[in-house]
Amino acid sequence: MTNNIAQQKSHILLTQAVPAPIDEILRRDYDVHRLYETSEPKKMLADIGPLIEGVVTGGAKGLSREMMECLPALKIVAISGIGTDAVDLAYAAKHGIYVTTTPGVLTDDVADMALGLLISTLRQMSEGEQVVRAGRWPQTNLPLARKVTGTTVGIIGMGRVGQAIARRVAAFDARILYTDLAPISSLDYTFIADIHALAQEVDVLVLAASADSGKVIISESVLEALGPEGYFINVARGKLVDEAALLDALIHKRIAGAGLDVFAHEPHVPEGFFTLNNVTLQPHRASATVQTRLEMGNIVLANLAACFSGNVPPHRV
Ligand code: 8YV
Repeated sequence: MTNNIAQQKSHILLTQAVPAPIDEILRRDYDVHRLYETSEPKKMLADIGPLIEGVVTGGAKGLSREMMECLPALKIVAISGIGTDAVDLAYAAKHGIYVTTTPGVLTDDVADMALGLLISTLRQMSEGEQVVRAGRWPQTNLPLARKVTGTTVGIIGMGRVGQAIARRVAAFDARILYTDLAPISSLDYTFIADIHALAQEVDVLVLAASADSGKVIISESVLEALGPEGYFINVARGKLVDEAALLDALIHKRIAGAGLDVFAHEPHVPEGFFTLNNVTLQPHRASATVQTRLEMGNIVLANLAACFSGNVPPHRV
């Protein structure tokens, strides 16, 4: 005999869309509420907030304390990403709420994006593309670009992503320097503790650090140290950069160029960037491939499933 009493599904809240196959499983197993589809998020939280036991969110979006306070039954914040900087971890810990991430699976994509930005920026590929698309090739004499092979690259943050970037630029015969909280004994690359000294020494500075401290790392003085021949690449977080100082340095050619996947107040990008031809701009797409987003989604599902079956989620922080 079948049991006619349907088992009560847990209510979960999605702050952003997930790939269709992941969404399908979420709908099968949970009662799904979509914050990103409502024009009245506050009203939605007031209406369904007390029911919500799980939140699925992105690394950049996270979950603010203000929102967590509207979710008294919350058990898990499942981040589809690796950054925990946009979640109030102290609040979560105090209230026994699991916070989980999707480590490992997006490392390659983020490193690939760093390389793409690096090559595009040094070789002025954005400007070249605009010239072709606008039909201006016959009238245009683009300045010569910067050679990529053989550059000196400085990596800030030598975690999984930083190391994957190092392996990739090594294939371009780069000299690799890095900084982190301390030297990593398993790595052969040169460690430089002081970020200004690092910036001064390199042609390309790549930011791959976590943003948990919330502090600005790339200040006006770091950009000064990078200098007019230096390039800056960011695949970490925009809030780690003094964005106004970066824009000013680019406008006045105090640095040579920048490749940016992330911004301080996404999705807002200061308009000053739009007309610069020494930048490559991306809308935070480093992990946005079908393959990786599915892997991330599967880890999110595993974390939720563990939590709602009374186990410790495998990727809690
Ligand atoms: C994603 C990220 O863009 O992992 C992170 O912390 O910021 C990115 O990989 C984001 O999490 C989208 O869900």
